[in-house]
Amino acid sequence: MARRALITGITGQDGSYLAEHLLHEGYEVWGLVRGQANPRVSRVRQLLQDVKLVRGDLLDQGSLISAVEKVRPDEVYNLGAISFVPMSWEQAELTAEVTGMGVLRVLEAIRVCSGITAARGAGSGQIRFYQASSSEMFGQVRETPQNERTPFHPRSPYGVAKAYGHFLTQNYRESYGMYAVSGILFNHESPRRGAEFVTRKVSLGVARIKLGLAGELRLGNMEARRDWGFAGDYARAMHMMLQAAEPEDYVIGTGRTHSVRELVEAAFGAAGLDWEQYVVCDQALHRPAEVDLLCADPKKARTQLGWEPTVSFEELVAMMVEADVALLAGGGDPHQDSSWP
Ligand code: NDP
Ligand code: GDR
Repeated sequence: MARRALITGITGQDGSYLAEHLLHEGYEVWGLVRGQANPRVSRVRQLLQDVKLVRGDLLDQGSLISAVEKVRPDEVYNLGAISFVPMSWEQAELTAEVTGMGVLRVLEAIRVCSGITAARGAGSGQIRFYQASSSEMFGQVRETPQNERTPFHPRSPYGVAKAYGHFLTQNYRESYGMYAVSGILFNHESPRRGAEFVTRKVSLGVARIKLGLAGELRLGNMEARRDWGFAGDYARAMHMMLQAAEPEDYVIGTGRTHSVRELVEAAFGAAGLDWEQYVVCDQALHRPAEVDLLCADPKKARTQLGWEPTVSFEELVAMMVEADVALLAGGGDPHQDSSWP
């Protein structure tokens, strides 16, 4: 019988790549969708016809228990979150509820549905759990590159909420013997990335300028450095983590870091444009507290899982610019349902 996976956050970038990968691996894939008429659901239906959908919300414990009872998954991937860092200052409490407490609710749904108690541990044949942890937990970094033992100093309500989910995942593993794994993923991008994140904002901005639809691109902190990889590679890593004999946490990244300025140079360069003529630095886009530098040490994932990224920074930037030029040239709207390549 096909293994069953339940993915929260199926309408997001990572949910789409993970679902594609798991379908390819022969899984029966279920996605948790929230809302009465969520407009992003039709995008999932178009791209991933074979994914089954179940209703639920990370804010609603009962809905998660019902979803786990209905799907009876072998693996649960908790990708759902408020994931845009600036929004976490504007809606800090909601971020704590969805991105932080949501992890507790999914773990509790698995625990209750599996009949696990302090006296009765998880044992074999249990549901395996993946938590989408983040390099934002490292925040003001204590060392570079960052590995699984680097201490956390989150710099946003989002990072704090992710740290809660991370420690809770470890705690359920240690308290109940649950197969619960936390993937500490560094920034990963693609043509399906939300338009609010800097890589996509830049690739869309370049495409608009190239096509004469805009004359400038306003950005915030150009000196921040990130370790950017391709989302498809990172979805593969999530699946690999849950296939390991023992549940452990892993850092996933490329081990290379670039500034936003270098991203901008590469993206405008890919379209044959000089960025200095178009980019405007806007103080209003700076964050209350910034994460200045992130760079992964993915040695553990490489040696224990055999995971390697396959797309370089330059290839990723070129891929995104090319996709957005094609999208806008064809009259597409990046916010519309059908825009996913
Ligand atoms: P997206 O922002 O693209 O997707 C977020 C998903 O969360 C959407 O499907 C959204 O669904 C869902 N969601 C939001 N609120 C709720 C809720 N109350 N109940 C159920 N689902 C909800 O994120 P990504 O795909 O980029 O990231 C996936 C996960 O990985 C996130 O947890 C993110 O924090 C984490 N992460 C991402 C990294 C990256 O670089 N992409 C790096 C490290 C971690 P809806 O359509 O209903 O809004
Ligand atoms: P990040 O991603 O906060 O790292 O979180 P984002 O792309 O939003 O920012 C990266 C860096 O770029 C700087 N920046 C700008 N960012 C945005 N969004 N818009 C701008 O105009 C702009 N100008 C400069 C930011 O200050 C920042 O330093 C992402 C999310 O996917 C999280 O959910 C995930 O956990 C982490 O990556 C790892």
